[in-house]
Amino acid sequence: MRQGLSVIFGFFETAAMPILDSSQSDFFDSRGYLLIDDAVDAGLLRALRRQFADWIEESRGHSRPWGETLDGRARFDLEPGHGRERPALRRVNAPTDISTDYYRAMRDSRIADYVAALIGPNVRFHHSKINSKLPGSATAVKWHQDFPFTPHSNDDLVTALLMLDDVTDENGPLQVLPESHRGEIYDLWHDGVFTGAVADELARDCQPRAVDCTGKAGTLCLMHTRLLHGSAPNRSSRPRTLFIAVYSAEDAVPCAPSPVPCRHQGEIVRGTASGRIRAGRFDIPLPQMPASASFFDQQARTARES
Ligand SMILES: O=C(O)CCC(=O)C(=O)O
Repeated sequence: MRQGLSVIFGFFETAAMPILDSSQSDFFDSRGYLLIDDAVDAGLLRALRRQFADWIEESRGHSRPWGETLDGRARFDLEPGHGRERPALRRVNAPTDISTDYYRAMRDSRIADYVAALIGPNVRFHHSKINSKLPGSATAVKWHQDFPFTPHSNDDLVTALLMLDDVTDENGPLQVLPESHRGEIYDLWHDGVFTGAVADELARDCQPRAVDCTGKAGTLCLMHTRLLHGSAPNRSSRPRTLFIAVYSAEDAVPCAPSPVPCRHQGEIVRGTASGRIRAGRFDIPLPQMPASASFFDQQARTARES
């Protein structure tokens, strides 16, 4: 009987246990990001990795970006220099539209639970993508904040980046500038060109204070939409692949079209719809939609080229 009761109490304790403890939530609030080990089940991680490996194999048969997303742009983006022998698939847009495993990871895994613990209880999905840096690839991500790409009525948005490979200091980890989510929202337009990156002087200033987000495959980085971040090229012989899903508080209403339109945009993934809009106070320029498959081409533009 005693044992039976403790099993019952144990169940209620487990059921009531918050998915993030207060030190984790406080860390996210103060630093603007949070790393969580083993964030998804091993079977799901294997399925995501297997699917991505299949897409790399498929990429060998293509010499230019291919596939089509909702708005007609290419789904699969290739880095210049890509070839059959040395594939350089660098971006899959909206994988949740074409893979039930990626959709499951976005909606049914603990990823959405962690996000709900930070900005919920009511949470909407916004968009997803895979960013890959295969060995030898030159792809880097210039310093930026996500919010100017996806402005909403308030800034309760979280970018969730799931490591599909082990990420080390050598293979181009995400780099973040802690506490920068509390500062200003920076302009990504320079001399009339939307470069998708902050000014060079600011980027130079961020670099020495940057924190590398490294971890084993299955580690999740939860990042506030206003946190400054970027990443360097992969200097190793090992791939670096991230599944990236962006979520918003349910009452944050988009102010611009999504840069990665997808079938499930706006879907409530946790909680319910309140039918309300919550507004923050900011005054920022609208973004420009990328003309090609991904923002890597936008970031390759400089003000001088306009
Ligand atoms: O792939 C990365 O290292 C960073 C991704 C990123 O910042 C983005 O896609 O907005």
